[in-house]
Amino acid sequence: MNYIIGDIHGNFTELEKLLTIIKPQANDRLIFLGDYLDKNSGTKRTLDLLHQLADTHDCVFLKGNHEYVWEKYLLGHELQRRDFLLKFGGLEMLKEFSPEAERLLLEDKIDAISVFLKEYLNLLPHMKNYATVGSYLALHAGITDEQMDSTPLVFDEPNYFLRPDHIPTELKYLGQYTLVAGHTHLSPEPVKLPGYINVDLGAGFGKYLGAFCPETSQVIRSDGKIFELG
Ligand SMILES: [Mn+2]
Repeated sequence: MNYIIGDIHGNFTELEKLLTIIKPQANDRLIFLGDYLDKNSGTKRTLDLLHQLADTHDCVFLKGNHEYVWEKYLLGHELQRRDFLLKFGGLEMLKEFSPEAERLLLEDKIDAISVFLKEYLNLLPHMKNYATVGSYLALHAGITDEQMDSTPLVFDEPNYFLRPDHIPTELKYLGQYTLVAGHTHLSPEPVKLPGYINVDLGAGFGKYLGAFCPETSQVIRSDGKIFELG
């Protein structure tokens, strides 16, 4: 089975609950939609668990906008990216690593922050932009009108940030693929449109984590509720 898992945002509790329900087998594949940290305070445990899972299972880590921004900031030294981190939970996340988090971020102490986030930075080079499973294309946010017929799919900054109102959600990519995305928390229940399925069930906001299984057309929620999308 394949499981396409939504935005975790450091919500270790919901990740653990979801995995307890799914009970992934050795030959199952776990595709994570990105945004592994920021907003919640369970980043260390989340990263440890993801590394552990990568050792025992076929895991695909997709890149979210938070990965995109941390990479630009820490590896690309684009200091103007700090505003995003301050605004969208990066500082809250860093506080788990250091009581000096605020000063370190405001003074752009990139080397010190990189030491804290070493495990995360180790994952970044292995992250992919998208993955296909049958007639589904898993990605963090979305693609534009112009990209609907373009292959291969080449990602640019907006692809990590697009909201559903800027994604052609009624159409299928290349006429055959339904997007499976996170990034925008629309509802505590999955949203299904002809060309777009949203499984961000709000783990970043203290709500749920969701996993879409293409083989069963079900979304499994971290509280045990199952949604049939078939
Ligand atoms: Mn996102």
